[in-house]
Amino acid sequence: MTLILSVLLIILGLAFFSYWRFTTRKQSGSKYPTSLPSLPFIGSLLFMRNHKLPHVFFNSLQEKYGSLYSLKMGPHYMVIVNNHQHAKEVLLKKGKIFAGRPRTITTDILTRNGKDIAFGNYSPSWKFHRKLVHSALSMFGKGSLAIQNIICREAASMVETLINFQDNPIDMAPELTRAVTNVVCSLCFNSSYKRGDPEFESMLLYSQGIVDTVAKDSLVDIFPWLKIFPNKELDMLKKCVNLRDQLLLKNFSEHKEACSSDEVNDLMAALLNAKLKNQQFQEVGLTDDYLLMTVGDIFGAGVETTTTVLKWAIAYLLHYPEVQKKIQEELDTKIGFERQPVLSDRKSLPYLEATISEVLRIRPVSPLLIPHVALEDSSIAEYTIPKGTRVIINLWSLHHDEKEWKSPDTFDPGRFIDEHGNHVYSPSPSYLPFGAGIRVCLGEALAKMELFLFLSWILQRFTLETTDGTLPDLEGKWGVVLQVKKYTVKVKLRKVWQSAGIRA
Ligand code: PLO
Repeated sequence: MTLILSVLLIILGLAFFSYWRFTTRKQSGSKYPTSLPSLPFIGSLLFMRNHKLPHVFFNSLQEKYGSLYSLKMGPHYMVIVNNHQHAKEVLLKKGKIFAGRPRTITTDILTRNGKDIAFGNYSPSWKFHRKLVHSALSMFGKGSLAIQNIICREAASMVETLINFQDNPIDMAPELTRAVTNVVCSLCFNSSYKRGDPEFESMLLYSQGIVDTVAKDSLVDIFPWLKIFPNKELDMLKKCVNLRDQLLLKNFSEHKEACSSDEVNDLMAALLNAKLKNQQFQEVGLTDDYLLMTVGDIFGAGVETTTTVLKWAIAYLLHYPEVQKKIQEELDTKIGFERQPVLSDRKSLPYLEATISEVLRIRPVSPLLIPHVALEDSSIAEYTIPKGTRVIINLWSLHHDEKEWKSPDTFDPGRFIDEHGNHVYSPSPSYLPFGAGIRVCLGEALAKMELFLFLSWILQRFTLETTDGTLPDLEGKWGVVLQVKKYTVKVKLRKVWQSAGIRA
């Protein structure tokens, strides 16, 4: 009994101490962002109960608190950034100061306590690690014929499969995912999956399990001590991470055996080679665990993000058939039916490129990015930001800012086309679909190549229609990536393609 009482007293004491620190901070003369109301121990949680998705809710709070405001997620002080000026100050101007990452229970499980790049905290070894991965990726990336061949091979296999599903309502997700997964598999491990491969099916399941449970501000991430209680979500995450580790380890040991040769055909071999040959690798303490977690990042990000964007793109094309028609007209006049699209066609297909840009604007893959942490006392505009503050960049607010975008909720690829009919990177500076600065997405170039080739191959051949007029839901499902809810499509071989008499 006395033990329980003293534990309670300690908890109460700690709660009041944190409340006191929080309130005295406001009186110290510096200017702090306006704060949501906050209570001891639970912080602002009580004032955040609502039905909206977090990015939409944080966007709507601007009306009351302005574009930069703070709140307490349990014990954690957080600042929410909702405009591009502040976002660029955090990501670019003060990128190094805000390059930290919070440690949470779920990301620690996924990444063996932050040994990866996306969720790992900033440090000299992190910097070295990221540089290595960056150069390994560019070895296989930009302008490389090899990568184009890989993507086109998968696009060809996908359209061939889709022909068999013609006119029946289908969920395109598994085929899109297999195509994207095989590109990443070829890059990372120099391997690929056939339809129905049990390892692929298991990967689909574990990856969804991870997306559903990791880094979504669940209670156990806010109050880590909750992990001592039974928790179904955490159990599921651990099971999924175990399955992922088995897959990674299998590839890892196969590569290690083959590593004696100097032949570097994939990313894993490139990283293993770097580890063997680069003295600095050992000096900064990068063990096999780091390597494994990074390949896990590239694989996971490569699959989940690109597949999600493709699903959003198709969902929007179903909602806006006139956009689909315009892309097809562009494809027909610029490419025709004698050959398939290649990367060098990107310049001559501005409307398709603009459509991809617009999809990334209206439904950013990661609407709140991954939280940043201030590594030292700093500021955003005139506001003081103490060391340790978690800074959330609300990309959703940037991409839906009415001061920057005309009718931001309307899907309009035309906004990314200039008066000469060229695709522009962005008509507004309030556009950062891949983030920016030190932690900018490593896969941007690869993602853009895949989105362009997969969509052009599909639309050259097929018209996508709704199933009995049922349109996909456009709200999305909250998680570490903003996923689309499941929907079905009718895939119709285009008349012009039929009469051209070409099949694949
Ligand atoms: C996706 C599920 C995989 O099984 C594991 C994984 C690894 C890296 C994560 C990715 C998931 C989701 C998207 C993330 C990516 C790292 C960078 C990327 C968070 C969880 C984004 C959008 O920032």
